[in-house]
Amino acid sequence: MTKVYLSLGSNIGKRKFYLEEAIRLLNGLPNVNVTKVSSYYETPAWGNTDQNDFLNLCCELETNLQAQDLLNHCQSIEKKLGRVRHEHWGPRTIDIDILLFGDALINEDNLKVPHPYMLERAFVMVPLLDIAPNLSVSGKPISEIIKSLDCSDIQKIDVASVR
Ligand code: PH2
Ligand code: MG
Ligand code: MG
Repeated sequence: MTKVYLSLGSNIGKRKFYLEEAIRLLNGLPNVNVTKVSSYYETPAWGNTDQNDFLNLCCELETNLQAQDLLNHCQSIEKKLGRVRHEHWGPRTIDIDILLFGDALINEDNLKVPHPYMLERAFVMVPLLDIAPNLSVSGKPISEIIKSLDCSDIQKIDVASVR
């Protein structure tokens, strides 16, 4: 079994629905068990800032799948939930990114693990800290890494209050 961490985000339409549905579909995959889901966070768009705010979360899962097979499944779920790829870092109904895949180092054209931007993204690190407070990435505790990030605009939300 490999322990895997994913980052999920949505900034079009029924954001909470897309996130919940993505978690349900992930947990329904053969040889995948979703073991933890973080709180939901309202986050300003990072990178391409001229778009709606995101709802973000992280989850942990355990799987026997190979990383490329899990990636294929994640991309199928994105398609099923209406994701259309227009611009890089543009708006999306759902984005499912593999952050960590056990302690694997993967450098393939379509998959880089650890996710190359994860350590600079507060919208990834804050939810990740929820579910993996003792985790280290490349030998650094994420509880330390997060101290150097501006997390002031990453807002934990009561998901019951989101439509
Ligand atoms: N995803 C991106 C680019 N920018 N910003 C936030 N707040 N949340 C995201 O999930 C996100 C982003 C590319 O995948
Ligand atoms: Mg992404
Ligand atoms: Mg992605």
